[in-house]
Amino acid sequence: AALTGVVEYRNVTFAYPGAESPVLSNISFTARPGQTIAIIGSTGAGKTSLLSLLPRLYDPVEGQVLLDGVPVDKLDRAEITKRVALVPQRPYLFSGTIEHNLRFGKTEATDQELWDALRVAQGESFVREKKNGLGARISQGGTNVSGGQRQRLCIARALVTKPRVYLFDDSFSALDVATDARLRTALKGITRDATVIIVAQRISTITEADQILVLDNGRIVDRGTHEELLETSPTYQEIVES
Ligand code: DGT
Ligand code: MG
Repeated sequence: AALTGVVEYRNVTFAYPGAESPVLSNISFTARPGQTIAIIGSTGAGKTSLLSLLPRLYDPVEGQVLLDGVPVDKLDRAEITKRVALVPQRPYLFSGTIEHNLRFGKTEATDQELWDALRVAQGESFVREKKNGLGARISQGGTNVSGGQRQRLCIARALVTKPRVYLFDDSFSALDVATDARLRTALKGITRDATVIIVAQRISTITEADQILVLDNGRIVDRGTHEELLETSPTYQEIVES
C-alpha cells in the first residue's frame, strides 16, 4: 500500500508512566491525506498528550495508533520521523545557526528549500534582515529571537522535512491574527496532499478544518465541522464565546 499518511487512533487510552488515572480515554478518529483535523479543548484537556502518541513520545496503555494501517510500535522510529513532523507547543531551538536549526533531521535540504520553508512559515523577512541570514546565530533555547519568531522557525523546520503528516501543537498562538491567517493560507498550498492535525486555541485558526474534535477531560465529547458544532456542541459554544 502507498504510504500516504493516514493516521488512525483506535480506542486509545493513555496514562503517564506512574500516574494513576488516564489523561486520555477511548480516543478514536481517523485523519486522511488532504484533510485538516483540529483539536480544541480547555487547558489540561489532553491535546498535547494526544499528539505525543503518534511520534511515540509515549505509548498508549490501551488501543492502537496506526500510521498507514500499521501500528506505530511496529514501525522504526526513523521511519516515523520521516513521515511525521511534530511542531511542539514549546518550540525548541538549539545553540547554532538558523541553518543548523532548520536542517535538524534533514541535512540534504538545499538553501533554496530552507528559504521556501521560511517563506511559507512567514519567517523569511526576519531572517533576511539578519546580517548573516541563514548563518545568523541562535542562542541556546532560542532566547535571542521572539516567541513568534521561534514558532515560525520551528514550523519552517517541519516543512523542510516534507512529511506526510503535520502535527501543529498550538503553533500559531504567538502570532498576531494577520500573520496567523497569512501563514495558514501559505501552508494550505504546501500541505494540500498531507494530513494535518492542528491543536488550536483560537477559533479562527480552525473554522475551515474538515473535522474538529472537542476534547474535554481526556475524552472526545463532540466532533464535526465548525458549523455543525455551533449547532450541536455546548462545549464548543462555550469555547467560541470565551
Ligand atoms: P494546554 O496545552 O495547556 O492547552 O493543555 P493540553 O490540552 O495540551 O493538556 P496536556 O495533554 O498537556 O495535559 C493533560 C493532562 O496530563 C494534564 O492533567 C497534565 C498531565 N500531563 C501533561 N504532561 C505530563 C507529563 O509529562 N507527566 C505527567 N505525569 N502528567 C502530565
Ligand atoms: Mg498542550
